[in-house]
Amino acid sequence: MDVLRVDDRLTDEERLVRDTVRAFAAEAVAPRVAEWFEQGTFPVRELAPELGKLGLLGMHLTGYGCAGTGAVAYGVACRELEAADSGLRSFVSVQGSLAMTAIHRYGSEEQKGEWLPRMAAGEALGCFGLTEPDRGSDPADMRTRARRDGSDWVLDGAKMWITNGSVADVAVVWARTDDGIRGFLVPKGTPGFTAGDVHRKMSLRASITSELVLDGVRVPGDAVLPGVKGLKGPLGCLTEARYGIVWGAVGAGRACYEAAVDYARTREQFGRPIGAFQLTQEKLAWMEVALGQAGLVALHIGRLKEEGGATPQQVSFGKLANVRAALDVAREARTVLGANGITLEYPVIRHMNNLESVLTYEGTQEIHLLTLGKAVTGLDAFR
Ligand code: TGC
Ligand code: FAD
Repeated sequence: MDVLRVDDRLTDEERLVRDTVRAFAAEAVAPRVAEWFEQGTFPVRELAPELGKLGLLGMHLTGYGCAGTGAVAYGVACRELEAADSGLRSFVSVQGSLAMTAIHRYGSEEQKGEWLPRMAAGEALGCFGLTEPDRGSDPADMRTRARRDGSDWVLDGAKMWITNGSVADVAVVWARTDDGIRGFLVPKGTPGFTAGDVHRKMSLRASITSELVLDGVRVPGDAVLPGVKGLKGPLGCLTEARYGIVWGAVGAGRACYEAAVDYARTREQFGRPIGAFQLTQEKLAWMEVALGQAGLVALHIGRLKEEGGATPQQVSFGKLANVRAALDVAREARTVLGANGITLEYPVIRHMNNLESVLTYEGTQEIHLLTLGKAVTGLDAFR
């Protein structure tokens, strides 16, 4: 497998990251994740310090206890985490690429010093509240408001589908002010701030997803992130998290592909392994092609990032192409496993269901199509 040998292009340091994260995921997560998925739980307080020790939280950031690795090393880590489960990569993305990145990029020195070292260590957890119950793809039209009251800010509104929401020690909440959209740090336990979990999900079950309610939440004047005003603040963080998904999707697809190849080699029908039938080989060959291409796209965008920055449009390209490819691989792999493909005894349907969320969050497939459409025509078709 991996006919193109894309990983031969990694540096020694990047390969070390790959092997370390792969070993951690294989030992600490893979044997237990089907059970978490079935029960709809994620042992976040147990895993976060371990992920912190490995330097995976805010891995691409510098200072404040963060590892400061290159973009490709971070991407490779996301790939290996998501090969175990998209929920695991989601946790790391939200902690590092969203909550910590917002504080690192836009926070005051006091805010950085207070939160980042503990978040990098996995001792404090963060979440990122942008989406609202009635405003998902169009956050510019958000309803959550923050108004000045003396030297304080008072927040009212609701955020929906927030990963880590109920367990987070600090929520990065984006709200409309008289001065445009601003980010606020709202610590857990602030009066008027509550979080309740979303239940009955059939996707990302090994991940905590919550609704945040802000009812007259009073925070001090220095709770605002001073370094940014406007939607470019949260969107800048999204570009970081979307980049992690470009790689993560390759990991989820690879796990499905490997399960399909293993199964095809050993499962016999009509007196032969099903992998000996041309129709099965065609499925596996297309999976190989799709994942080889996705791996190259991830590596290319990662190197662009390291050479001075990938554009949001390039990251949209990668998120759109690679999640679509991984979902197609997962669906095809499921058919190879026949009836066994629908059970949690194999990883395929878990990944397949997870990828439905990955297709939707961090900008839906349609949002990234429209982003590329705008890039090639110069015409905005969002509104
Ligand atoms: P638009 O007028 O295009 O842009 C407003 C300002 O933002 C800048 N900008 C970006 N900056 C950085 N990165 C990007 N990707 C950016 N896209 C735009 C832009 O230059 C402008 O700056 P300025 O200085 O001129 O003010 O904004 P719009 O209202 O037309 O919206 C564009 C659109 C639709 C693409 C945007 O709203 C969008 O991306 N919508 C999708 C929302 C989304 O992705 N939500 C995700 C929530 S978080 C999440 O899902 C976490 S899942 C958990 C996990 O990651 O595992
Ligand atoms: P909508 O925006 O209502 O879209 C519904 C459909 O309409 C989609 O197919 C969409 O593509 C389509 N559509 C919308 N506008 C257009 C258009 N102009 N043209 C064509 N089609 C259009 N958000 C956070 O802020 N933080 C988180 O931590 C977070 N974690 C999440 C975890 C999970 C498991 C999930 C499922 C979601 C999470 N989200 C989070 C929310 C996620 O970002 C949103 O679900 C996503 O942005 C889409 O918003 P929506 O669900 O409201 O769909």
